[in-house]
Parts: sequence; C-alpha cells; structure tokens
Amino acid sequence: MRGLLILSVLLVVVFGKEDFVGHQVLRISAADEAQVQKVKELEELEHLQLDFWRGPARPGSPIDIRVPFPSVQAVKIFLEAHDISYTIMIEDVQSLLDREQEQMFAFQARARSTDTFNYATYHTLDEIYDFLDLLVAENPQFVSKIEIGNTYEGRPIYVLKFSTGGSSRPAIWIDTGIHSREWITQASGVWFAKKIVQDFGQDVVLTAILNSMDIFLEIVTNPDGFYFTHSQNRLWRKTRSLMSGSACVGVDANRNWDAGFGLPGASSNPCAETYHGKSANSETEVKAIVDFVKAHGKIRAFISIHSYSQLLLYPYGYKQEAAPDQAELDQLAKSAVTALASLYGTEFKYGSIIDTIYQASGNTVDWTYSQGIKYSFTFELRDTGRYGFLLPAAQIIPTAQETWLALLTIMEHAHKNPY
Ligand code: 0X9
Ligand code: ZN
Repeated sequence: MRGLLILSVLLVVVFGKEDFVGHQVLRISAADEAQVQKVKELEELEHLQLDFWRGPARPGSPIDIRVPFPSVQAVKIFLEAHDISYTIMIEDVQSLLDREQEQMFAFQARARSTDTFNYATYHTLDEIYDFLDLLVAENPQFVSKIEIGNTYEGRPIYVLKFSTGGSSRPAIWIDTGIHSREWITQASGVWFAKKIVQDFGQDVVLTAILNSMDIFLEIVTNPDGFYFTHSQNRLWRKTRSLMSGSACVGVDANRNWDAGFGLPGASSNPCAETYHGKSANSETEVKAIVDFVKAHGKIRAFISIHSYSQLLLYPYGYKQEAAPDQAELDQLAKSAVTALASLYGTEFKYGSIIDTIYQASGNTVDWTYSQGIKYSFTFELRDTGRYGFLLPAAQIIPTAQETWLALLTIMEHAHKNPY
C-alpha cells in the first residue's frame, strides 16, 4: 500500500501525470424524469469538474459519474438533499490506475513477433504501432498498412488491410479507440488483427468472407488522445485539437460527423466531453475516415467499437425516426449478441442508439448509414460499470474473444447479403 502511494506520487512528480486520488465513481439511479433533470443540473456546474462515464439517459438506466475528490462531499449532499439514490462503484479511481500500471510494467519486454506479443496486457501507442509492422512483415501477401492521414499533432493514422487479392472488392470496416480512454477497445483490436491472420484458411466462415471481401481495421482511431491517456491523463476521451478562443482542448470525435451535426445530443461548449467541434469533419482523424470511405465506395459493413455498457447499437442516434433497415438490423443485432453470449454468458442489450442510450448527434454510424452503408453498427464492450473504462487486463482476451463472435455474425451476414 505504502509502495503504491510512493509510486503514484512519483508518477505525478516525474511525469506530471494527472492523479485521481480520492476520485470516486458514483452510480446514480434517477427514479423519474425530475431526478434526471436534477442530475443534469449537476452537469451544468462546471466548477465540480464532473466526468460523466455513462448517461444521463432515461429514468431507470444508471448514470455513472467520476467525481473529483474536492467535489465528492458536495455531490453526495446534493443527491441526498434531492432524495436521489446512488452507490459508490469505484472507491478510489487512482488505486485502479496504479494496479493497471503495475500490470503493464510487469510485461515490458518488446515483442519480436506477433506470437510473443502479450495480448493480455494494455500497450502504449508505440507498442501497438510496432505490432502493426510485425504483423505486416510476417504476412506480406495478406496484410498491409495504409496511412490514411495525420492527426492534429502530426502522428500518422494507420489502417490495416486484410486482403486475399482481387481488385476493388467490397469491404468491411472495423475501428476501435475513437474515444481514447476506452482501452479495452484498442486492446481488442490488436487481438482481432492476430485472429484474422490465424483463422484465415482455418475457419470456414472467415475464409469465405475473405475470399470475396477485404477487411479494414483501424486500431488506434484517436492516436493523439491515446498517447495522452498514457502520458498525462488516463481518462482523456476527445481529440487533442486546440480551439481558438477557448482554453479547453479537444473535440468529441463521436459527435463530429456530418449527420445531424450540432443537433441536440452534442455540446457546443468546447470544455464539454461531448463538444461537437466547430464544424462537421473539423477533426482530421474524422476527415481521414470520411475521405477513405468515400474514395473506397464499397464499404458494406462499418463497425465502430466503444466501451463500456455491453450494447450493440444501430442508427439512428440523432433522431427518433426508425432507420429504413431497422427490422433487418435488429434481427442481425439479436443474432450477434446471442453469438457473443454463447462464449462466457456476457449479456448485451441491443437497439437503436437513441432508444438504447441517449440522443447522440454527429456520431460515426449515423454518417456511415447516411452514405448507404446498411450494416452500420456500434458496440459498447465490457463491462456494465464495475470497472467502466478501467477494465482489468485479465478481461482483455475474453472480451475480444466474445466480441469476435458477434463481429463474425455481422460480417457473415454482410457477405451473404450483398447489396
Ligand atoms: O457517448 C458516446 O459517444 C457513446 N458512449 S461512450 O461511453 N463510448 O462515449 C454512445 C454514443 C452511441 N454511439 C456510439 N457508441 N457510436
Ligand atoms: Zn466511446
């Protein structure tokens, strides 16, 4: 315990990392719409520096908030005064971060092949970028790395392409990590990449898919943010772009797309975690994908992976209207979550974004759907809030394995139902 304390003090002093000592994650159960409104009032109080991990949504669905140490008493008193019930999900955020760091440092050796790479721990940006190169070098006929653009801070943005040949085949797109703090997603992305290489030629379903379609996989979709989660603030969500006229940094890359941009379900406040940015596609990380998808022209399934909450979602997020393909998407989502649950019993809910979580405008899959990509889905991986964004590394492989079954279901459906 003492050692941990010293370690965390050292980290702050030496690297200037943001510390989360005494921060708690509270789970609030708002009983009715009036209580939801009260919680939204809390969100408006900027001095409290609250970080909403989940919600606010409809009454009955949990709202998880990270509360900085100096605000803990005030928030609890506010909730009690309004008779709003809550529980403490995480007693001390920093102690989970310390455990995560210890786990990472225990496995520091740089992998020299994708067989010795440790899939059961979290990795830095450099380690993941090295992994991409190893995978390409080991499978030059099958895997290639495409640079689709550069980040705000100038880092290259890479997409892996898995292709058995042909020219301009229809394709499947998968991205992870557009929200940088959702580490389970980038870690799962790495595992998917290795899985695709291992299973091609072995697994009948995957092999059939790859004999007529390509797969594109963007593992680190927000590289600047991801770098920042390692170097400065583990809980950074947005991009790292600077805004003229504001001291706050970054845009929510899942509110920056050109579908219902700027409508309710995003914030116009640059300091907010759901800030939509000054215009659609203002973020180079978003624009790079937009340009790629348009130039490709044959993306048939687009799957954007987030955490947490255990959900499989389809459009729309920005409006209440049912998507024209709602019935088919709903059936497919049901099959996918059934496949996912078959491995470890993990239960996912499914439905449209707006019905299942909350209104989210300018989100990725509303835009891809508007471009005619029928099989546009978004996942929220494990867990349901015990650890939230700080999912222990021991859960990386099981999470990736179960998610892969759902991905295969969607990819196979897209393969068998060409349009
Ligand atoms: O608010 C979001 O962007 C998503 N939740 S998260 O905790 N991952 O930030 C929910 C929006 C629904 N859309 C997608 N997941 N794409
Ligand atoms: Zn997310």
